[in-house]
Amino acid sequence: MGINYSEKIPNNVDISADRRLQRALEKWQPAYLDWWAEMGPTDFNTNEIYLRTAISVDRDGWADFGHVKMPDYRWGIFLTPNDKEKKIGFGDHEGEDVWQEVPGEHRNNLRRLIVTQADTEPASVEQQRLLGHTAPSLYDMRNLFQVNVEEGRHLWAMVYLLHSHFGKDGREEAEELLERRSGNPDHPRILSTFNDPVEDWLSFFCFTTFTDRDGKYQLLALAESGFDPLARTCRFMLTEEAHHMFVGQTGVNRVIKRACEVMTENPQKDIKEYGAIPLEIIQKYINRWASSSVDLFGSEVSSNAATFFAAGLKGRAYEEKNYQEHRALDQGFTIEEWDGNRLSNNEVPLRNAMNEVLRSDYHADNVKQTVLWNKATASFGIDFQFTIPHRRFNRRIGMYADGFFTPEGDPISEEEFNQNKTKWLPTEEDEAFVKSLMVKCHEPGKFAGWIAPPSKGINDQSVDFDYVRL
Ligand code: BYC
Ligand code: FE
Ligand code: FE
Repeated sequence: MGINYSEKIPNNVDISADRRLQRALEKWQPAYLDWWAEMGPTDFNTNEIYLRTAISVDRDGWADFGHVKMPDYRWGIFLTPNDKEKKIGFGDHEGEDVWQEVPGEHRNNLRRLIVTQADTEPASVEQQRLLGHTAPSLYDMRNLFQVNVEEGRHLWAMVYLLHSHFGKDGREEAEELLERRSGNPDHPRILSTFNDPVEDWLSFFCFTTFTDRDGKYQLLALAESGFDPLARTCRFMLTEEAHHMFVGQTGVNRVIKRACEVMTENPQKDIKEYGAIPLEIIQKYINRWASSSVDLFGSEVSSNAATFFAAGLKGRAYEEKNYQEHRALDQGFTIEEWDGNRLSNNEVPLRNAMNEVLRSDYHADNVKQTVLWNKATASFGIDFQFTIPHRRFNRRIGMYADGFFTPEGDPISEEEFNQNKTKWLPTEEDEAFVKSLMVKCHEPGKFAGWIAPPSKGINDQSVDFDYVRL
């Protein structure tokens, strides 16, 4: 299914057939470009970057690569093709036809879900806006910008839904999405992690590993939606998401590899003196970003989540493949409840635990991630195992936010937590050290000393290809 690139806004949904919608989107477009100029990557908007652009929504061969300037990137609206026979796969409406229009009684909830999803996309671009200046290579710089333009496109995907299905308030929400600012105390982005600074590349790689993976799971849940335009949009966003997590997990892996190389060359020495990042510091960054991203699944017990599921708005990841029963009625889910003093098992109705169900899948996927990283240390004969902190560790959202827990999940006193914090989470000194290594390396094929080169380039190009023309 091809994409129409002859229009001002590339799309495969025939927006020219709806003049009002087309006009509204064409009015939003310059506001978006102004936002990009002000809040997007600084200073590299006149350089040509080797970027992929979607040219079709087919699973194979959907992207085309070429050098483009970021502001000329063809941000557009691409939905996975319509399946006429599709039925709602879960909740009270299981088996009924999916909706092409927003059902009146679910309008507010749907709008809220779409706005929350949408808000994270520009937020991440804002968080990463200064990183181009300290890119450890042109290869990495290109990957950063690829992620940035695609998060911009994800915003377009959600704005299309707001404009085409929510009338005046949808258009107002679309404007608001360009007005909130990551980290701004008066007008912040909606969700917690998206207001945290991402000021160094180790944080960027952890963000794209753990926070983009939250994106993957939330999109999987929304791709099940009975509101078909949302489901189809999210399906296509998922194809783009895979690369973001690739950037993160291979990025962290290369930092680990470099640390191991320097450790091997300089046994018994502090590798900081050789400009590499100690494994213990990498683990602390993992602890920070994994715990922060776990908060993005919301409260353990949530009536919102129950409503979203019952109404058929948001399902579980791989609802059809992974579950036999799709109504989730008369079933329970055991939560390890924290009452402020102790943990006890408490069974709650499954629908109310949907946030926790999705968080469990997410956590298991994170744990799988460490296998690759631990292979890297093992291949150097270094005895160091990376771990994902327990879901109770360092929480700001949900019932565990009231307590203090070790990375293994054991309850401890506030005092004990504070005494050990420097072992578990990056200290100011760690941050200052990591930042001190962030100096640009802008020669094709060269890499900063704290990170190993990738095993291969992008789209079969060589590692020393001119990914960014400076
Ligand atoms: N921070 O009933 P609860 C991505 C709020 S990432 C701040 O538990 P619910 C990407 C909550 O909104 C994927 N506030 O919440 C990645 C509610 O507020 P109100 C983004 C939070 O609704 C990288 C109140 O607390 N997509 O795509 O069950 C780069 C009660 O909580 C937080 C989505 O999130 C938090 N962490 O669940 C680029 C999908 N957690 O209504 C992009 C859409 C909760 O009382 N969103 N609250 O004012 C959702 O499905 C749900 O909104 C949530 C929250 C799962 C986030
Ligand atoms: Fe995204
Ligand atoms: Fe992403």
